[in-house]
Amino acid sequence: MIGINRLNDSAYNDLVTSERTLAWLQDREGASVWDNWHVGYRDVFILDSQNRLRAVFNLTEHDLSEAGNRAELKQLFLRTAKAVDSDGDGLPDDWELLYLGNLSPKPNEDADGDGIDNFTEFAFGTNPTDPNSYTFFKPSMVSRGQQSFLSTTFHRRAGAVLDYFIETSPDLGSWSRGTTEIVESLPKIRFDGTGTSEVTSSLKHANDIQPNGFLRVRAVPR
Ligand SMILES: [Ca+2]
Ligand SMILES: [Ca+2]
Ligand SMILES: [Ca+2]
Repeated sequence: MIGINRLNDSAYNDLVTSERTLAWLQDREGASVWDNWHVGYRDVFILDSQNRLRAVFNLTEHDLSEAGNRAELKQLFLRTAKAVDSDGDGLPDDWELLYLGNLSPKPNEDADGDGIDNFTEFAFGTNPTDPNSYTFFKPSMVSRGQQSFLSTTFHRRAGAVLDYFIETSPDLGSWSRGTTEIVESLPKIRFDGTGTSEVTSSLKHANDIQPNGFLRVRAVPR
């Protein structure tokens, strides 16, 4: 979600952003976002994942101190954000159309031949048509107190389409899920158009699989 302040109203930026985390931009002459988008005062524009306008909700006409108005706005967001997968292959229509142009590619195919199948490119927010764009995992040791803990940083799809599980192994042979406790950082939204957040998962107990242990991430459709 992003807020764009009206031209000549910059005096209010501090008031709006004070003591909150908010993606907030000031419109300016060269950009003229309000004019180009035909925005009215206190309009909420709701766009889908391909930036198509789905609804306009005005906060003067719909006072959010009334529960009914809050519920209506929430429903507009949920309806727009809902992933539609008409061919039921696990890849949402929007994603298939955006990157692959039609709904026929399959999740286990590798459109760009980079060794990463289409489902994995979707799950971890990479481009299935760019062989230089593939899954990003950054292993590291995270310090808590006097100890350090094996961890991995990766990009996961925001929203509720997939579940992500961290699995551990002492030897890269047998893998288990849930026997080792994992601490997950708060997701950081990336605002790069991929619909993913960055998250770091680390072992809760330093000696769970160390010194010779491994982590992996499994993405599973809900
Ligand atoms: Ca599909
Ligand atoms: Ca690929
Ligand atoms: Ca790729």
